[in-house]
Amino acid sequence: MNTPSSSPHELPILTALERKTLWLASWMIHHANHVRENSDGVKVGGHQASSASLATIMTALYFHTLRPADRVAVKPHAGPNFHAIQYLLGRQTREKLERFRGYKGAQSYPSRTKDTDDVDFSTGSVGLGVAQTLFSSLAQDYVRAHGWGLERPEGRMIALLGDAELDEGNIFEAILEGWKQGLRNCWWIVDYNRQSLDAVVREGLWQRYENLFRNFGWDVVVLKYGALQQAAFAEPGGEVLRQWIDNCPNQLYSALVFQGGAAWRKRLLDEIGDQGAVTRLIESRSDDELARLMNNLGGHDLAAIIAAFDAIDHDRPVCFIAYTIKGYGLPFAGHKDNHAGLMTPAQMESFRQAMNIRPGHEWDRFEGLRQSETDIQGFLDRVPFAQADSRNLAAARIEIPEDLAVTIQPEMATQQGFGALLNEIAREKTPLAARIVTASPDVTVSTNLGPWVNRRGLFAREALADTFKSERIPSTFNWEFSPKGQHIELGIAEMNLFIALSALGLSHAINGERLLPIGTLYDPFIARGLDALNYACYQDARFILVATPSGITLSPEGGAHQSIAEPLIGMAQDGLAAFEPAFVDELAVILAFALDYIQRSGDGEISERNWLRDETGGSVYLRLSTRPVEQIAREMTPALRQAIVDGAYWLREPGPNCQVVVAYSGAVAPEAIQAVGLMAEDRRDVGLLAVASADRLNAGWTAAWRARERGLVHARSHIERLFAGLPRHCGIVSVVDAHPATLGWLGAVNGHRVRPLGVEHFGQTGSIAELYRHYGIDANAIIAAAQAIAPGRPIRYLGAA
Ligand SMILES: Cc1ncc(C[n+]2csc(CCOP(=O)(O)OP(=O)(O)O)c2C)c(N)n1
Ligand SMILES: [Mg+2]
Repeated sequence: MNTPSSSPHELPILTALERKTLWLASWMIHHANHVRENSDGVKVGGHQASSASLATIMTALYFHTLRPADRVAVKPHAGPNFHAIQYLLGRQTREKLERFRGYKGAQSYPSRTKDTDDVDFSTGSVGLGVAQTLFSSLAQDYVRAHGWGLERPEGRMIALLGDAELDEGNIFEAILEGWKQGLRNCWWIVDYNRQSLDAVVREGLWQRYENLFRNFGWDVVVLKYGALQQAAFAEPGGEVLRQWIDNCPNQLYSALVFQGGAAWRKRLLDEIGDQGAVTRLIESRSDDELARLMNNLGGHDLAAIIAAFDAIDHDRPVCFIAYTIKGYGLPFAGHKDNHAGLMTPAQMESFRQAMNIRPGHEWDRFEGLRQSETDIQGFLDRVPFAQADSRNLAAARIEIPEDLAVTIQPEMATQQGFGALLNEIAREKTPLAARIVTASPDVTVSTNLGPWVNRRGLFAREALADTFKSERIPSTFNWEFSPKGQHIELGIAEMNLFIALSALGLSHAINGERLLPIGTLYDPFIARGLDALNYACYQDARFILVATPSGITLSPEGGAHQSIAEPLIGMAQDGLAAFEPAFVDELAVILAFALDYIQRSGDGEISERNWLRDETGGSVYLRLSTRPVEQIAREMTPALRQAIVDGAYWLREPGPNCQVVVAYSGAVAPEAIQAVGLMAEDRRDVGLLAVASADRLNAGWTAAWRARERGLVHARSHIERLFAGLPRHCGIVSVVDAHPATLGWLGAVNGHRVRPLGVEHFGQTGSIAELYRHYGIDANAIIAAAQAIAPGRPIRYLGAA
């Protein structure tokens, strides 16, 4: 994948574009703070310094190295450079730049969903975009190994990362996984400006990075010295200067960069000025020349960067460590306080003059450049990266049958049902079966993906036989790795699972090939990877997350693994529809819905039936359980199917004089059913509401309110319709194996009193019966709550607590 070297006449134009990028990025930030009306009085951060250190590298990448198939995660604070470059390429509007960080303007950090200028991967939460490139390479390999998208060239997945970003642990988890999976076509370019947000980074970190990357099979290219420095080192005395630079502490180098030529001269002469040749080397340069020499680090030498990129003629992963100066080319270059620093209007004014920009022409694309407009435009028109009309690909939807086959046993856990459903899908030679890809962080068997994997095999670029099988040792699992396998076995790192889902779940847009990713993990460990899950949703990756075991119901698994908050996460997480079914026939309906829902990409119109953004689609979270539950023999009618998807249905319709409604979700169904049966003689017309998705029920309710407030007086959500016939005075007892707030809001729908039962503390081990009793979500607790909230004659089956 060698790219042609730049021709010599390219360099002056690239240098001009680098200046232009630096100018536009700085001006965009300045404009947002000092020109545009900003009535909040809040300073619009901008990270001029942070952006500037990558201006040279991004110029080299976007205007020379990249091809349309390449994908880039840009360091969050280099967002201004990105937008400036897109603007120069004619792919970003001036209006968006003028509104940088403003309402509907260009985003602070490049955003797939909110920006309009061809962002490949969103960034913002440091470390995640970096790992996303790695998993995107694996996703690309997966797609191609299955014979899809071969008509398109392979892309390189490239991350531009800050040096302090490497403190984030998820990066190291990803490196380890990448090594296991035979990572290719991945470049990480470290902006080694030796500054973070608060600090100047520790000495010699680059050596640790170098060793680390090499240990995991990466090539490492250190871009330390620019051409000016290399030429100086070749002069008499140059070697002494090189040694001085190598030994100079990061803090001091930064401070001298900030102070400029005279300070460099004094310091250099003080420290190495008595050594003849090197003194002449220093003295032969003016202050300006000396500053330029000392600032001429590898990451600011266009020719050196281009040559280094062009020299890569293989697909091994490469880490470039590029020495840069934070705030390069700007007055606060090198200052340790520069991270969020803004140039003052006076500084901006002299920068404008130095850049040859006339007042009023700040946004002009060709302003201040020596080359003719025709030459530059001609060059821009030929930039390889910009040769594709759109890099945002699409893929056709895979047809999903409404009924997924599954044999329902009299007693079954939802987790078991999930395994059985996937097993049935795996039997068939359908596009659906072919496009599903599963992944699990070392809990494949314990989340019941075993039957699926037995049929569909594990994915690896190179085949690997199951030794137990070839040695004829009996085993339930026949696990062979092959390029056609459909399960990606991950190490125990939930962050990696989510970033892998994020990458697989963008395959339609990145590779033009649809995947239907399903990831399984233990419910409590959603919290471990939560930021990565949020990140995946933020960039609109599409996947199904299946979490088992969950709640205190996982009792034999032990107290440490009990989850409480996850249903609330499911409700609150944007872009994720959460379900917690109790019965396997519900799960079959939900899984069919989910497989379709993750493929939708409508324009965001709200459905007037349930007031949910169903056309837009999103990802799905299924909270399942390992508890065997007696199943209900019933026919799945279209109405029931729809109600399940909308979030709830009456398992027992309340009568006109209803005194109590029990609303439950998930594995506590038997307790709710039992409690309703036991209180039926003492409370009239008791209703039993089965909630399959507190999330969708709640979202529809708030959306219907919003619609009414906008004047759509007839807007009714699903829960409002379900509760329409309830008498005012009845009480609601809600119960869920999770935080009680999950269903507690039901009382607000029609102003009913509600007693929400659930779990607020955790950690006790025991049997399900013992724990339900201990935490107060058993039938007796439901009856006690009913008695308290719906007073009347004593409920005779209420036992002593
Ligand atoms: C997960 C996360 N934590 C904290 C931050 C706030 N933050 C933004 S950039 C940054 C560090 C900047 O250092 P570096 O990565 O070296 O970038 P530079 O600006 O020097 O290029 C921090 C802590 C964040 N964006 N994400
Ligand atoms: Mg840094």
